[in-house]
Amino acid sequence: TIRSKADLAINGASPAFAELLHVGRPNIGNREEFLRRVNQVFDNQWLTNNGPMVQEFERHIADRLGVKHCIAMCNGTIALEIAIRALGLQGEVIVPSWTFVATAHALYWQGITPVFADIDPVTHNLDPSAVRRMITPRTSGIIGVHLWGRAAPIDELQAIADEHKLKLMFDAAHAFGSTYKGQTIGRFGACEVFSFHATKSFNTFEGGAVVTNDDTLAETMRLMRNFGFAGFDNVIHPGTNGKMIEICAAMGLTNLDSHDEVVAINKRNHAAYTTALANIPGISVLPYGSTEDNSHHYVILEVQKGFAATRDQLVAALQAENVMARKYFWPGAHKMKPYRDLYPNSGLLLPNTEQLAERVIVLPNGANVTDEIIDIIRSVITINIH
Ligand code: T4K
Repeated sequence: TIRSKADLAINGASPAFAELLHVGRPNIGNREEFLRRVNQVFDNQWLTNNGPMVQEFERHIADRLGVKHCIAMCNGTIALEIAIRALGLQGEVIVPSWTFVATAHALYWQGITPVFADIDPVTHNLDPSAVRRMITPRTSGIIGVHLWGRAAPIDELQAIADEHKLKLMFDAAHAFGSTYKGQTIGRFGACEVFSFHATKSFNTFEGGAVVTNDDTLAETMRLMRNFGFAGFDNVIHPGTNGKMIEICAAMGLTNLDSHDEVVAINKRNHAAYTTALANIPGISVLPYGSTEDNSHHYVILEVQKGFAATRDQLVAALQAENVMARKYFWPGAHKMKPYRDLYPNSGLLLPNTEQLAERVIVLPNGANVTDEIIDIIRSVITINIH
């Protein structure tokens, strides 16, 4: 038990947890079911290239999200790149800096300049008025990110896109199972891109998908995913290799069955964290509200001025206890080396992003997290004040 500063590992005591408690521990569904499917893959003698597991997986995802097309891919980043290319984005594209760097990389990798717009400090999502300010004659599109699974301001972004004749798509890497105004994420913009990476609430080991209701776009992305092949020997489009493999689809089909349980556990833990940390000055847990669905996978702590330690001191204290808290997405994509030079005056353009980047801590969630663990984390945070 942690009762005083002397009990903290950062002051020399032994860590509160013998094993590392990670953010992003994978959710693994029914192993027997998964292994049964793996055997089926071997029996089929079909390991990749649009196999039966991938086709079944795509049908399940499309049905679940209520969209016409799901194009499964090897990961979320390639899915973003393919969607960006299929939409014909070029020149400049407006994105938040407050996101995983892959959102920006997917553009830059293709010779497109990511233009970072500031966020709303309450929701952590793009601020539509900031987006408007970043539009130039070179702007071809906007990529909204549903950060932490909370929907971006979709209607406002769509209105801006319509007004300026820009393409709009979404990075929905965090938003599997989320809703916007009661509608499942996946149906908005020209297309939406999911990541099914191991660390996501729903995973296929590595994986991703683009979902869309646009038949032509879907067809183009299917071609691009497989070198542009339309049947044997017939290449009709430039393409790459973005295919999901059968084992990943087997994992996805298995994990789909338990995703509702995962969300229920995350939600419960999120509420327990919120209650446990409620009365600590300078500490707040980002709420997701009760009107929209959210996987509650990300427990986001904000460390404000009223707290006695800095965010970095608190992260160090937690990590010393083997709670591997993370600073996602510090320092903001715009401050990472490839993008720094684009933003010499970033403090003026991205004040909310820069403030938030100094405040956020992501805490572990998922089936490994119990009330007891949350209580110990509370102790570390509370003791740190004195
Ligand atoms: N857009 C957004 C908004 C995203 O968040 C992401 C990915 C993407 C696009 C791109 O999608 P993908 O191309 O990745 O499909 C991790 C993930 O690798 C990345 O998928 C994710 N976002 C990002 C938020 O987190 P890192 O560099 O933080 O990974 P790493 O290795 O530090 O792992 C995170 C934590 O998870 C660690 O503390 C350890 C734990 N972990 C990890 C793995 C892989 C496990 O416990 N078990 C595991 O198997 O990027």
